[in-house]
Parts: sequence; C-alpha cells; structure tokens
Amino acid sequence: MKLYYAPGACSLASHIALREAGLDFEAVKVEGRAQKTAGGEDYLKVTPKGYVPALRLDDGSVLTEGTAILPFIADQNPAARLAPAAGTLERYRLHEWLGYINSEMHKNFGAFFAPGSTDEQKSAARTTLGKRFDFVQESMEGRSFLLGEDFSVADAYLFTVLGWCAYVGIDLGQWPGLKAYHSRIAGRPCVVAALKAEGLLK
Ligand SMILES: N[C@@H](CCC(=O)N[C@@H](CS)C(=O)NCC(=O)O)C(=O)O
Repeated sequence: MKLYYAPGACSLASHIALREAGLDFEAVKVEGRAQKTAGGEDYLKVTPKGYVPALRLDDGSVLTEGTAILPFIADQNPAARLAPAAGTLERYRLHEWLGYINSEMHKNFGAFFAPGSTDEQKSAARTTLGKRFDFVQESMEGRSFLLGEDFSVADAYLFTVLGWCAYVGIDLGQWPGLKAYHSRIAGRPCVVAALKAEGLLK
C-alpha cells in the first residue's frame, strides 16, 4: 500500500493507523501547492480531489477520505484492535466519532489555514472549536480513549486534529483532560515513529 500524505496534515491519522496496525506501506509525500509527489508524480492523477490522504491499495485502486481510510486500515489487522468488530454498536460509535471529528472539528480549523480568512471568521471558528473541545473532554471523563480503554483509529484522528492547536494559537491547556490525552498519545511508539517519518520530530 502507498499512503499519500502532507506533513502534519489530517493524513497523519492514517499514517499513525498504518503503523499501529503493523501493515506494510510506503509513505509518499505530496507537495500541496504543486500537486506533485516528492517523486514527481502528478497527484491529480492519483486522485482528482487533490487533497490528502489517499491510500493506493495493492491492486492499484485508490481510497480517499480519512473517514473511510481509517476503518479500512483497522480492518486489515483486527488483532491490533484499532476498531470494534463490524456490526456491533461499538463499531457505530467509532463512525460517530469519526464523523464528529471530521465535520465538527477538522473542518472548523479551515478558517485558520485558508488564505484570505478574516479575523471574524477565525474568531467564530475559535468559539465553535471551544464548544467541540468541551464536548469531547466531557465525553472522555473516566476513559483513556474515545471508545474506552482501547486506542482506536478515531484517537489517531483526534490526536492529529488537536495537534493543530499549537499552530493556530489555541491553548489546549484550557482543556486539561484533552491536553493530558494528547500528551499520552504523543508518547506511543508508533506515533513517535510517524511524526519522525513526516519530519515533525527529531
Ligand atoms: N474530506 C477530506 C478532506 C481532507 C483535507 O482536508 N485534507 C487537507 C489536509 S488536512 C488537504 O490536503 N488540503 C489541501 C487541499 O485541499 O488542497 C477528508 O476528510 O479526508
């Protein structure tokens, strides 16, 4: 498999998941503006969507959208326990979290990264994200990870999104539970390895 990624972007979640699942893969860096891979491949030919992540499977087909890629990776190695079994209510809880992180958290960071966003848009995004963080912190009271005591692919995604706070001037310390959660996940060997491979950690 090949994971197309940009350092520190939402593709980091899939990168972490691949390592946690113990799968064989190649990480291919995409230069966002040029839409080229580090090897000179035209990224728009990999996916016309032009954004990361994309996962090229061994049969040559390409899967996009983090919310599809993450459970796919988990299902390649059920023994790694990165997702509850299909058909169980817990599995739908995983999708509930993936949807929440994607549309209610990830997309609200857009105001900080999109060129031309106004201060008003950024301020509104900060307020909305604060409410989302409150909700996640309350939901995780008494549990180590989003689904309970097992690290899942949803935690890889939440870890990635929370990591953006440091770049956009949101002090995660306002949510001590989330800060502790983020630090705990940052210490996982597969997370350290993914951050190093993306050039985000020495
Ligand atoms: N709907 C996609 C969105 C992915 C996305 O937002 N990717 C960003 C990085 S976090 C990106 O590649 N942006 C560059 C671009 O849109 O050109 C998903 O959830 O996987």
